[in-house]
Amino acid sequence: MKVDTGNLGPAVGNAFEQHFERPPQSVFSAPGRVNLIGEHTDYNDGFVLPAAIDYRIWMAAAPREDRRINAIALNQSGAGGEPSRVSFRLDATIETDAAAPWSNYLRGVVRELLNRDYPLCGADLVIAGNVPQGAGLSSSAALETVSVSALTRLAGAAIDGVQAARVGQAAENDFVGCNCGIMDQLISCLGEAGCALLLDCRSLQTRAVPLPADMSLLVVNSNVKRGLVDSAYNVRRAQCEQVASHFQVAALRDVSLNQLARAQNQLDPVAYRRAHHVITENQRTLDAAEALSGGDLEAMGRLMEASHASMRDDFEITVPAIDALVDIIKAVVGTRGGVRMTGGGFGGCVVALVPAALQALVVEQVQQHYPQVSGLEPSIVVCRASRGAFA
Ligand code: GAF
Repeated sequence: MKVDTGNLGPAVGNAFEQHFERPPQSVFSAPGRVNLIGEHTDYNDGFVLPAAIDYRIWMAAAPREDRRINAIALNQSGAGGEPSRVSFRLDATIETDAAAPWSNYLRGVVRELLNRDYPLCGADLVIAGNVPQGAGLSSSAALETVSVSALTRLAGAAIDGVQAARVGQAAENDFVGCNCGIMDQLISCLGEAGCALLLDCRSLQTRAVPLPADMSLLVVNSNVKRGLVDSAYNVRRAQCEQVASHFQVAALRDVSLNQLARAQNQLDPVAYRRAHHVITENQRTLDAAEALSGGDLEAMGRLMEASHASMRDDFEITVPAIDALVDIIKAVVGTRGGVRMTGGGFGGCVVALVPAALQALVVEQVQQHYPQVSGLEPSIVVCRASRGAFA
């Protein structure tokens, strides 16, 4: 996949001038993310280890005298093939827009900011980005984060990265209708250049874990069409919550592997496996942060391998094409790095941490073998860990 990693800020600024016949006051941006390990642990109050990536969404913005939001999305086509445009008032009831679904992330953020009494002003906005969409790299969290950033800064409202992430997550949970955790919004807000962040999704504390300079961060999109992702995601979340309530605790974070083993006979076997994934994944994530910090890439590779197996066998969110992709990359990288599915699952992407010297060979092998086993073309991006919008 040839995606422009360049700065789209100037282009978005120019488009703003063209559409609104005045310069923007500022251009804001927020990154997508890739998760190295810690999958479906965030909404169980657990640990995750994502990095913000150098694929972002930009928003050129200027305040308006009236209380209207006018937004144009350059990457989305609207009437007559023109960029999609929406317009709504801050003081009217904010409703979802089926004709411009991209705008629901913006609308949801506006509603959540107003619900929390942030003082907002009207705004003209032009949006464009290069986060691959529908690939599991959190283009939606990037759009939520850049919306929070632009709208609060235009209005001079103080907000920090953690609060901004909570607003983005609430927009997604309560307005868009996906019951996601807080990982994607938190890393889009707080990511650090060159680092993954170990996030404690209960305390919302973060620890930067530098990525080795001689390793490449590869993201390979399987291009498997993802169906029913949101409903399958919400089912997984409900299964985890059922097990937590069996133990009468707030979240699976509070259940040990021993406790789970002792309760195995009382639990539905599927629920048991779901919880087994989450509890073991939390420990793998903590161990991975240690392995990366200590430069132990062999251990990191083993943890990523175990994470993938757990997502495949216990959490059942991988698909055969993704498993094949992981095997192809694993065969090249061996013990010198790691590879696993990343994101919510049921398709989407694989993340690989590979020695820079092996990057070209990995790309070549994926391009050669993946179409044969899956009938699909892979899309490959090389990412650099980058800075969040509130970092
Ligand atoms: C999606 C969700 F948005 C995240 O909150 C997280 O649960 C992830 O799936 C799975 O780890 O990206």
